[in-house]
Amino acid sequence: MDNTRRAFMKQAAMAAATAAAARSGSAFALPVVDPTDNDASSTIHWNKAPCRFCGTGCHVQVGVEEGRVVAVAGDKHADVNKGLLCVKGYHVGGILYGKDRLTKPLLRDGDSYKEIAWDEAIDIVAKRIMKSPNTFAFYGSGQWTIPEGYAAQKFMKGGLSNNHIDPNARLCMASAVTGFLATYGVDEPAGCYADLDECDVLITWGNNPAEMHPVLFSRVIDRRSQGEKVRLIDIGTRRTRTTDAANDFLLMKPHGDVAIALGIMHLLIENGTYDKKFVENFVNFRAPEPENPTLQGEAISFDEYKKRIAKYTPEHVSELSGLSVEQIRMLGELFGDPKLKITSLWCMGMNQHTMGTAINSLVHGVHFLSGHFGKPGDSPTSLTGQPSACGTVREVGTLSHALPGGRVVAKEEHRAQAEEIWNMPSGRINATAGHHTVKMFDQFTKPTDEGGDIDTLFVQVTNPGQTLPNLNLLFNDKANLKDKFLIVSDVYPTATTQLADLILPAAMWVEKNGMVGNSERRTQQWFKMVDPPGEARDDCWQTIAIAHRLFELGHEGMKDKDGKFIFAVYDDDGEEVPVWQWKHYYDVNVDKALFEEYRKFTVMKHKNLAPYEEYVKARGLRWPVVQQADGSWRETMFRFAGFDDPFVAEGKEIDFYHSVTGDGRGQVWFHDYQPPPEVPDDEYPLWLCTGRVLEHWHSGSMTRRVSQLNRAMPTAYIEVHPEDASALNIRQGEVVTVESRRGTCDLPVWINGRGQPPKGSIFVPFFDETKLINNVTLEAHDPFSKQPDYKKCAVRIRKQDAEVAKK
Ligand code: MGD
Ligand code: SF4
Ligand code: MOS
Repeated sequence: MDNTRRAFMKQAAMAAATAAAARSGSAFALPVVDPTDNDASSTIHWNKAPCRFCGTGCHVQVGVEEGRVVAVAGDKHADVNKGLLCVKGYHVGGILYGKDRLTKPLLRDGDSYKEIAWDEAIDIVAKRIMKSPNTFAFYGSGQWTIPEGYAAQKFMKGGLSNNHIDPNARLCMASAVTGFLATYGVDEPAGCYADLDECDVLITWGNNPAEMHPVLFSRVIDRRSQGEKVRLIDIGTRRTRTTDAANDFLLMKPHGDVAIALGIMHLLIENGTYDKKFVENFVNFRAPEPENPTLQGEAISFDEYKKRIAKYTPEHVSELSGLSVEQIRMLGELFGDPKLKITSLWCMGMNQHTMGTAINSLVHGVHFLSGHFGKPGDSPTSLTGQPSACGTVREVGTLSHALPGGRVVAKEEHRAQAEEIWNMPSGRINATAGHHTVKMFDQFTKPTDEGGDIDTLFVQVTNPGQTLPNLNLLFNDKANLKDKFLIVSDVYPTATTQLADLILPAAMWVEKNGMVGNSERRTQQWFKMVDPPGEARDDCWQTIAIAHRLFELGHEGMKDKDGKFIFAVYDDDGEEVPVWQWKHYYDVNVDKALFEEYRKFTVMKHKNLAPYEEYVKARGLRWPVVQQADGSWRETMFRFAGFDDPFVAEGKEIDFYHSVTGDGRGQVWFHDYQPPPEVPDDEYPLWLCTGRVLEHWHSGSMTRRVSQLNRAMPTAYIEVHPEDASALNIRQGEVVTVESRRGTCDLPVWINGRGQPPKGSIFVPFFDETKLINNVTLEAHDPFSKQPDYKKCAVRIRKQDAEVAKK
């Protein structure tokens, strides 16, 4: 056996063992002792923070001793995780202490970099923007804290009158957003994690929470160990750790979810088991306009809807989706049973989809039509990938078309509201949406004389050089374009910093103050606990310092109506604090100042947030948070439901108070099934699906520096079905080339590995910067959300020639 193969097989065994360990105790999460039970003589100081990683939003207790994070424990006072953590959360402290943390601003100098002072770095950025403010773009993140995202948003849209700001969450949550807007008229889930404690049936729609949201998943599995019955139905394109726990596994073809949802609706109508009361009182029917479809679509009658859904018979749906007729009927019967409580869960499988908006709307529609909505445990629940894709991206609106508080740049009234809160002259905000992510990078990597209209790009808290789709089209060309300037703020060297012209060292997680918002509308807060290494500094400070340098250079946009700096922060005596100077940044709580300003926006679409100090006390609060008669602040668990949501009209059971039809009703959508953008053929006969693994966070830049996590899962791989492997004559551990029309990637083969794709499909995780699978993936995206489809494209496997393979 050659060395790479032997090493890989050892690693594969290790990965299996760690995943098993990670599932002992509680099913998928590690229980831990509560440090607050410790004796008072301990020299470790403990404080609360949300975990740095996923959208679950677990709380940890962080133990600090002599200026270092020395311990992390699950927080038993946190409602989200009740003391549990997954293997990533348990090791979150380690991400601060990788040996190669960035500690100095670095300016490109030929093929290498030279250290420069922060003043010079800020000056370089400000002068490039000053020279050409409209060709500047800001690429941010669902891992931005709320104040960081709010500052970036205000800087761009209010300061520079430039809407070219978009986040990585475009790659992640955009279709969930458009699905909610099309259905409820307002973004984000109605239910919350408590649905998982109440449901009788949990359906995962192309979702693997056992690995990606382990603590949430354990909430369901633990109910079973206490003797409760929860039926888990896993609809997916590959067997995963979630499948292991499922009662039923329904193997669907890629894109089959659209047909399945239509098939369930068809059966509800045909069997007469749809919820007549719900339909009569709470919904309208809608479909895309035949020419130029929009997110609003057009009204159709219930009769028209019935006519259109008629063709999605179980037989037809079976053909499109790969499910058997019996399996489709089983789903139809489940939803037709009003006594059951059914929760649907989904994440990237439905969002990274060229019909992402459609499938999100259709699954909401299945719940509406069947009346499985608005009761605890009966809920369509979209999960979020990142810790603040909801809080920072969706609520603060750091998208190219949006403003905070559910406002959009296209509406004059909305721009005026933002200009008023920001005390800016009327007309400051540009009415035209900026570039969404794919377009932004397409323009940045296109030569200026060929129309590439972005020449300076600032990237914060994201690693697009590894995680954008089709890197050869959207990123790699930057290398040859001398007039394009890439600024990257990160904590470690990454695939993105490799092409950067200026690298800014960032403070991370508990090295700074922060606030984030998780999947269940829960806003969370923490305080800085340790100093960042070297000269690493907060992202929010970077934005404010650049803005202030522009102010000094005379950029009019950096002033408000009264000529004051747009990020002026005052102390208790009303004196302005020079927060753009690092030594003064923590003289006041800048997060609090920005958050209190941002709060004014949140009441506009009933996403009310409480004052900052309430979040200091709590382990997060779910919005809308409203003040009670006794002065206390009350969170909301179940939105649009009369028994819990304070904004539901008096006496109403369900009220979609942002309904696009203005009548308090939600929309049940009809969308015809359309095939995926690229399907396997003779030349590229296999489906490729990509995603995450339990041990690693996204591009692996943080988790690969934690030795326990990295040893557990040291390399990306390609999962192949045994029959495909033998047909291709490839063996376990052998390195092969995965090839699409766009690029290639070399990976070791894992047969019967952690996940098991069906014949004709392969799976590759994207965490490994040495094996960039996004050279292979496709940039095709949903027409409304602009979110690309990372879950399916056509590839082939090429065996490497014998000589190469031996090396
Ligand atoms: P991350 O690894 O989370 O990936 O893609 P990215 O956002 O690009 O990148 C975060 C970066 O921020 C890291 O480099 C980390 O080192 C750095 N960092 C950490 N803390 C801080 C901080 O406080 N400040 C600064 N400045 N930097 C910090 C995620 C994206 O990937 C997403 S959200 C999805 S859903 C997509 N999923 C996906 C997929 O399913 N398949 C494939 N093939 N590609 C995908 N790409 C997308
Ligand atoms: Fe952190 Fe997510 Fe794991 Fe919770 S489930 S500990 S938030 S990575
Ligand atoms: Mo992406 S929002 O982290 O799954």
